[in-house]
Amino acid sequence: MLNRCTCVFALALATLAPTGPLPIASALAQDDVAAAAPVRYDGHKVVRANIRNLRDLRTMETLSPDCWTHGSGVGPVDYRIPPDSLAALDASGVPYDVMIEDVQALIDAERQGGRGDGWYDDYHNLAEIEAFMQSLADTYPNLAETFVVGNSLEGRPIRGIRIHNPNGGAGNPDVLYHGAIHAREWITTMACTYIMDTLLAGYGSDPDLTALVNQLNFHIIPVMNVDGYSYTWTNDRMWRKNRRNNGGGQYGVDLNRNYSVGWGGEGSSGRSSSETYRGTAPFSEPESQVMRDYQLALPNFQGFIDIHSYGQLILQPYGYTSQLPPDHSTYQSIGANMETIMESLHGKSWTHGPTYTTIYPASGVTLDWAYAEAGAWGLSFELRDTGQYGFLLPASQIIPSSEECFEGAMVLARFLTMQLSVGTLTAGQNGQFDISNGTPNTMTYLAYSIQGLGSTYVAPLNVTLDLRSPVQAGPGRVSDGSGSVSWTLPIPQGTSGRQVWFQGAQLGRTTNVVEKTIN
Ligand code: 0X9
Ligand code: ZN
Repeated sequence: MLNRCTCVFALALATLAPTGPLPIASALAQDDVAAAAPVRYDGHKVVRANIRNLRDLRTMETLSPDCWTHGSGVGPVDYRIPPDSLAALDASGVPYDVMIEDVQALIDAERQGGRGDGWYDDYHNLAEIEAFMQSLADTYPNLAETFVVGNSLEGRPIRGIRIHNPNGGAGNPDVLYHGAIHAREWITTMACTYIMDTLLAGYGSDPDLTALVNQLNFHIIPVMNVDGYSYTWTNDRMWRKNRRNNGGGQYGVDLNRNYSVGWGGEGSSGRSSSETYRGTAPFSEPESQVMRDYQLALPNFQGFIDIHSYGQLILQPYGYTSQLPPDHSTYQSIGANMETIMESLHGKSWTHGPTYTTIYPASGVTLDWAYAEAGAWGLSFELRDTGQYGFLLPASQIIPSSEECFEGAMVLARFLTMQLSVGTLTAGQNGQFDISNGTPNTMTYLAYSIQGLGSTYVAPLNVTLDLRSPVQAGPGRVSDGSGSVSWTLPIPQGTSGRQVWFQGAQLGRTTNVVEKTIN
């Protein structure tokens, strides 16, 4: 296996970095104060090289200090090229297209900000992200609280927000999303704040989101690699790894190569200068250790998405091997559903599939661990874009990109909750009603309303239906061993054109609401 992205200038860059762990006070102060001389990228281009053979690969590794897409084998790979290497690139004969003319120009535009005062008008540093989470928790005290996963290498708390129903959500499946395991992937942090914001604002007003929060506990960690993220704001916008001092002037372990499943294999590097350096052992890093322990301590861990950028990809297990996981066909259907909804929002193209073949081999990655060791459905997103701006996605795309991420994330959430689907309804014919993912072997009910949405407490089931004046449709039925129930029910004559709202329920659980117009 070939390792890419030999960081030949890492030594030069590292001399700009403070040596050793910072005292916590000064580390935190740095969140708001740029270093005296942040790394500059004047005249640096990002090129998409067409790698045809080992020679091309070696050429690019020599010319580029920083690979932006860690591909393997032949095909297109994005590299940042410093200005003094451009002539050598042209002389090398490796075919390429320029994706970004001047990296510093994009960094300057990003730092200028000023698009507006809204939260999503600009990117935000760690202190601002933490304040945003705290203000959400303060605004929705019955639905959310912040928590600390654990501390980073430099002693920063890794913070997240938990979102649950007003009863605390005990026993519900736990779903975890995290962003910025790679420090420079700023859009992923904003997308995480959008997910928490949207879920909380939608609770009680959007029946679909209400049903999800009622049935799931969300754990959202917008910045997993806090030291690296902080460093991208103060010292080097293009930092990827954590801030481990590897010795010899080399810094950083790729936290997404530091997990135990497949650790040390293909698509990771044993060289401490590499952008995909795996560390000295599985879980050698405090950030991956505390994330592991947090996930293992969840009472009912079922869903996980590690949010990255860029590439517009939906990645499934495995990253470390070309073998397909035992649940491949289920993953394919989850991935296809994500792809459909993410494409439908803004017309961007998305691709889903196993990590190994869809992006490239990558071992010791989070999603393989979440799936193979923690027993959750594990996936990873690569958010916008496909290389026009790469990691420097303009702030004007924060909202659309976050919307795509949110809808994709909700596909996994819906997969883990009790869902009602209703077939076409025609007056005088039978209609088909299916509930999936309920509690197995449990009495299950179907309700409808012709008055629309509302809030109706049903004491015997201890649930609040999101329907106004609901009526029971058909008989209660006991779900099968996998939690499914179906009804085939006659739709009365003369109801054509009427609007009807349906919802399923079990003891303590409700489905989404389905709205239908009868043909
Ligand atoms: O190389 C990576 O770690 C990810 N790509 S990135 O450009 N964001 O660095 C892809 C790895 C896929 N697997 C997981 N995310 N777990
Ligand atoms: Zn990444």
